[in-house]
Formats: sequence, C-alpha cells, structure tokens
Amino acid sequence: MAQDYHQMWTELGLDLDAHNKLLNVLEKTYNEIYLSRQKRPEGMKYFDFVMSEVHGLRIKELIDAKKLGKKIIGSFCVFVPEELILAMNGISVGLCAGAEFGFSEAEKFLPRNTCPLIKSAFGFKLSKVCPYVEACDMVAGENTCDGKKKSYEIFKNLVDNLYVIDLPQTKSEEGKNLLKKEYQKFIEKLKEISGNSLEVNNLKKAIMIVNKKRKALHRLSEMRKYDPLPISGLDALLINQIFFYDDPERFTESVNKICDELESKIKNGYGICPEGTPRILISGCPMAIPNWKIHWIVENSNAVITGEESCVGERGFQWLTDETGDSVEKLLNNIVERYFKIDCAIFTPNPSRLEHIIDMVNKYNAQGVIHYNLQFCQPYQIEGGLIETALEKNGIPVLQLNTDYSNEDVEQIKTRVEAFIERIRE
Ligand code: BJ8
Repeated sequence: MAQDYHQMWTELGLDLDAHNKLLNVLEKTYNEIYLSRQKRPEGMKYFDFVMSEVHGLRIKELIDAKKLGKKIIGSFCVFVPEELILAMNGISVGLCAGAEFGFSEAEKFLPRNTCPLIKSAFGFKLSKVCPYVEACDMVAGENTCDGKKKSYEIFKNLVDNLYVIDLPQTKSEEGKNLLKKEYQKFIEKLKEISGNSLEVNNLKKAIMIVNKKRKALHRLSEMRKYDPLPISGLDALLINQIFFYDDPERFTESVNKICDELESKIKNGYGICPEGTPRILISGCPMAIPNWKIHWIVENSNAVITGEESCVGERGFQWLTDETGDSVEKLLNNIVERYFKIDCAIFTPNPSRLEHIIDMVNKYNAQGVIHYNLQFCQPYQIEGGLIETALEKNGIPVLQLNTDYSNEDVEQIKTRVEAFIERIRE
C-alpha cells in the first residue's frame, strides 16, 4: 500500500492485529493466484492496484466522501439498487466476504451448518477486520434465502444501522408490486439518513452511470466468446468482483480501456491459452473477494472459464435499466422492471435461470457447466439438481461442486475437475 493507513483503521475501530493477519493472507493469496500468472492484459494493472489498495485508498475515498456529506450504504445482494443510492448522493459498497475468517466467532451466533458467505460476513464484522462495514452509514440487507433472512435478525445487533428490504419469492404481479413498495420504503429510508430528496434528474443520471458500468461488462463478456480466449476467467472474475467496490465511473473507464486492449489483441489472433482449450461456464452461488478457488483450480487444469452465471457475473449485470421517463415514478417503475428480472434461486419457480445458462453456454461456446454451490446453500443446491438434469438432457455436461471457503478440499475438487475436463474433451 502506498500510504500508512493505520491511523484510519484505528479510527474505524478495526482490530489492527487481526486486520494485519487478514491483509497478509490476502496479499499472499493474491500474489500466488494473480501476480505470478503470465499473459495478463496490461489493463489488469489498474485492477491489481485497486486490490492492493482495497483496504487503503478506497476506504480513504469513502471517508473523504462522508466528510462531504455523502452516505455510504453497504449491501449483500444485487437486489439493493445502486441507482437509488447514487441518486440520493450516496455510495454503494458490497459487503459480501469470500474468506474463512472469524468463523469461530461467527459460530457463537450462527449454527455451524450456515453457508460460508453468511458466516464470513459475521466473521469479518465480529473480528473487526472489514473497513467497509465500519465505514457504512447504513447496511441494507434483504430477505432472500432463509439463512440471510434469519441472520439479519442477529446482525442488526452487531451493526449500528441495518435496514432490511423485503423481497418477493415468486415472479407474479403481486411480487412485482411488493418489490416496488419495498423500493419506495427504501427511498424513504435513504431520504431520512441523507436528508436529501429524490430528484428526477439525479435519478436519471444515476441510472445512466450504473447502465454504463453494466455495458462495460457486457463489452468484456463479448471478448470471452473468442477462441483462443484473450483474458482468463480469473482476471474476468476479479473485474466482476471489483464492480461492487470501486467508484462506478472510474471502474467503467478502466473496463472499457481493457476492452480496447483485448479487441486489438483479438484482431492479432492473441490468446492466453492455445486455441481449442476446453471451455467451461460457471453457474451458481456468488463468489466474493477473495474467493478465487474454483477458477484457480479449473485454469490450472488446462481449461478456461468463459463466463459466470452468478450475481458476481452475468446474473448481476445482464439487464440495463430503461433510461426513458421524466418523472421519479416512471424511472422507479423502470428500476423495478429491471430488478424484478433477476433470477436468483430464491424464486420459485425460476425457469429463466435455466434458459439463461443454456444461452450462456451457446454464447460463450462452453463445452460444460460447473454448478457451483456453497455448502449449506439450499436454494442453489436444490435448483442445481434440476439444472443438471435439464442440461444433461440437452447434451451439456454438468459437474456439481459443493464447497466452502477452506482449502481442505482443493485436491479432491481438482481430481473431479480434471475428470470432468477429460469428459468434455471427448
Ligand atoms: S440475488 S444469489 S446476491 S441472494 S449462497 S447467502 S443464497 S445460502 S447470495 Fe445472493 Fe442476492 Fe440471490 Fe444474488 Fe443464501 Fe445461498 Fe448463502 Fe447466498
């Protein structure tokens, strides 16, 4: 890190010893997984820099923004609309954590058989190692899976200001109306904490900013259709993860810059791997920083990942919000329309997710799908069975992986992934 941020971390109330331990693990893992790799695009230097300053410069930016009156809103789910937060002079930051840290503390509050994503959020908070959650003026939770829904009842005692958005479970008109009502309530809450009103021009501008960010990722996804692949799945995953932390306009610019570079490389036939390398699509639970386990295993087994059907991936950014309309009401309706399309496995039934996976397999020329389930995540594990049956019927090979954030099962997963790659090569 360029500067010494200890003073800032102390003021945020972090446990400096525990935080140092986390940063050391992060740095070591990042060096091994990313910095030691060959053939990374020049444009990845920006994202490497973001990672090197993820607890430093970005946090300082957030604190400086707070001094100027901006409110920091943390969230755990792509159902929390960034457009509304930006329009009310706020900054949205992702709080999902992808590392096994503070689990023994978390297990004092949660059953052991809780999904690692939830345990990690508790672990980071209880161990006082996450400057993002400490910098937040409000944490916006959401009633999605039972695990999250119930754990917010406990989490509200651990953070100063938790607000929970209720969510529908079915894709019905009633469901859409509920989502709209909940977003209206969320707007009222944002007004209360920010002291700002919601103006049509600000909302329109915010929609455009977030759309541009998503469009930049659409452009990056286009690059992943090519064979040979011009960017690794690991690098693309990292960009998808940084989407939730970085300043939106700077992020958009940096993604477009890397796309310019990749476009010219593609013209010259450049690839990070030989043409014909087996191509795999990942589908399932979100992968928060620093969860790079499956991508690392696959891409160290002579295969590549061409896309993520995940909220940290295409499920999170595939739809744009309609920018037309001259009233808050109309623009809010556009936001509701956009978010209501998200096909998280908490919805029942959830047919569009399967359609999207098949579409992605075709679009990105994948030869097989790894369905990635976090341990104890019932919605994705159960839906994964339905998806496996349907895809295999369509001649698309599927490997289901149930795993957590530990490295204990790496060798076992590697063996299964290698066997799967052999299968899709045939
Ligand atoms: S819209 S996927 S970001 S809820 S992995 S905590 S589902 S037990 S994260 Fe998600 Fe929103 Fe849905 Fe996307 Fe529960 Fe499963 Fe854990 Fe999960």
